[in-house]
Amino acid sequence: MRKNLFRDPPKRSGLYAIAAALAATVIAVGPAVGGGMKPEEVNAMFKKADANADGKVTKEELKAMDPTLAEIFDQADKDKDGRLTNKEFADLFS
Ligand SMILES: [Ca+2]
Ligand SMILES: [Ca+2]
Repeated sequence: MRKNLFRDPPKRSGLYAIAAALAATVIAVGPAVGGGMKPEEVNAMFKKADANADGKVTKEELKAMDPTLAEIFDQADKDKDGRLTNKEFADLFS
């Protein structure tokens, strides 16, 4: 019984470590894809990301604003033209 008690904690802490890593990932990516943003906030962010103001946000522009968003760029770029329109960008946050 005592032996079991001593054998269990390392196993559990391993699971906790995995759970903590998963939670950290969710926290890192969550706000970016979490929704709940107001359209005007998304618009403001789109304009901020669109560094050369051509109405499209490239992966480089997105990465420059927030490297964590670049990871979901390909997912957001529905028509795969390498740029995000305002709508594609907004869909990320909806
Ligand atoms: Ca641009
Ligand atoms: Ca696109």
